Amino acid sequence: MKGYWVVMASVVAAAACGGGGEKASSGATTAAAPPVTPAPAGGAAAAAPGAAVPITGKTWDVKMVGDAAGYRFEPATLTISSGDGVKFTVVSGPPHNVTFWTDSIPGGAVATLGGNMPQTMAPLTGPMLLNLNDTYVVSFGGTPPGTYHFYCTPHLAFNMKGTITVK
Ligand code: CU1
Repeated sequence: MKGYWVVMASVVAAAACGGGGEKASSGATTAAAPPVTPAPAGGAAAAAPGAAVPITGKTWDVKMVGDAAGYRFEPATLTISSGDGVKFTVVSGPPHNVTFWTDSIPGGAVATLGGNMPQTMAPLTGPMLLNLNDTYVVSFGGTPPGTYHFYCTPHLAFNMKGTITVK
């Protein structure tokens, strides 16, 4: 019977040390402040940081889904033209949001894209959408061509990610 107690004691000890605080696997983007650039003289339509450039083309629909099959954007990959917009809609499993990696978008896109994202919580981080049918629209007006990688902050660990390619 002695051996039994030794085993039990070590199990308890292991359990006590085991479940350490899990580190938040931060997909936290390095908070790159938008570069300070002088306001363009003459109020050119060029992308001054913070100035939203409107959608002039097509608006594409992307669903934000969380169900028994997992968390995902549908479609997760999309090819659009500069000047198009993307409308994200909560279909199931909220809260969701849209966050772009500051280092996984074309060079020079941070300021323009940031200006085109309403109600950001942090650089290139859209607000939490809490309810079914909530929508969030991002304009790609004025954004340079290339690939834009994004994710859902609450569900990054569940691989809820997507890619928008601007032609
Ligand atoms: Cu999500």
